[in-house]
Amino acid sequence: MPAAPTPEDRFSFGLWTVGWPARDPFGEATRPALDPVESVHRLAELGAYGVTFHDDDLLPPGSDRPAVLKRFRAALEQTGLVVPMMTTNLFTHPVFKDGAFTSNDRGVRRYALRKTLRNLELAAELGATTYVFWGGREGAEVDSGKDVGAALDRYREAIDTLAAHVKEQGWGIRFAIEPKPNEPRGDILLPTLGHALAFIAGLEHGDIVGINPEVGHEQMAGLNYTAGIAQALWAGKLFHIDLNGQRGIKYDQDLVFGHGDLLSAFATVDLLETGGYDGPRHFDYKPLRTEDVDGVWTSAAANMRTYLLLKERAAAFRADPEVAEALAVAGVADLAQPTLGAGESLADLAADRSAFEDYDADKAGERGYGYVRLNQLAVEHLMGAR
Ligand code: GLT
Ligand code: MN
Ligand code: MN
Repeated sequence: MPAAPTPEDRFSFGLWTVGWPARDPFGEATRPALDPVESVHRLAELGAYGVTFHDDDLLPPGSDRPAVLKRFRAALEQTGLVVPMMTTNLFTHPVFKDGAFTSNDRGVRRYALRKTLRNLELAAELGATTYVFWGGREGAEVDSGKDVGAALDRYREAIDTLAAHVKEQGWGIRFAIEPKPNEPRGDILLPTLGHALAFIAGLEHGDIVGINPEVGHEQMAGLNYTAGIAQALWAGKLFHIDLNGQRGIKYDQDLVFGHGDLLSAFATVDLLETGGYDGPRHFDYKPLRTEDVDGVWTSAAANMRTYLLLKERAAAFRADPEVAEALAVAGVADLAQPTLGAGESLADLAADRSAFEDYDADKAGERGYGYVRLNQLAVEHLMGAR
């Protein structure tokens, strides 16, 4: 059994996760609003190291900024909790109903930039190193109502303008774009992590822009989250992650991590622990609407414990000699070898009869890769059967 979480595990939570009062489109809130200062204390007691938030989570419109910030900073100091990431709420207020950086209304776009700028300044003051952009309202329901090319121009303008400012100020903050295919808009711009990576490649200041992929958002589109973040790591763009659970292609469930596709969560932890990701393990989930306030803290602890259990199981999987043998049979490590030899040209390959004319493709086609055995070993380790 794993030890209790500690700050070394670098678990972080959004204030909006534990603080979600469970209002949904069909029903009223089932829990009271939580005081962010209480959340900081409870998260620290449970072993988290960081807390993240939108401007409006901590400072709702009309709040006494200096007083709220003084109290919040005191809680951070008392608990040792840090603020590794911050973000902007560009989706709740009616002004953002047609988008923020990509609203058809220029006044809204300018307001969105100012709102973000104000909170970026606070992020720099609080020492955040990642700033997330989730464009939930950047999208459309009506194809002819949004010029997608122009919207992407405005999205790029916003991100590049803000990124240039961060560099000028020397804040050491990197941006992380969070993709989502739909909900709340019928269709959202940058719907998958692949779309986001392509968008970032066209930015002027893309060197400080990466992605913040969320488990459920990729799975809502039927995509493989682990394979997706592997591509982001390969591109050097996995700046942050949102861990949670999702059961199939439906509305965004934001379940506890591992309470959706558990085998996929196992593969995700295996990759995060061995693939070179060194950012926070950030949970973006919603405690079920059925839970009371005690259930909120039970569910927060469940995210961390599930992660640590999966980490333990993944390490046992990697250390198992039978797994090593199955990986060798599958040839997993062989893929690292370049297809052409050192200094070999395409002309050299064309002259190599052993690669084609004399190659026995039928015999090579008889090879079994043993992936089912490999996967069964993963399942058995996941179940604690080995
Ligand atoms: C919102 C969304 C999340 C994002 C948050 C950051 S806000 O709750 O559903 O996936 O990560 O803006
Ligand atoms: Mn979500
Ligand atoms: Mn998220």
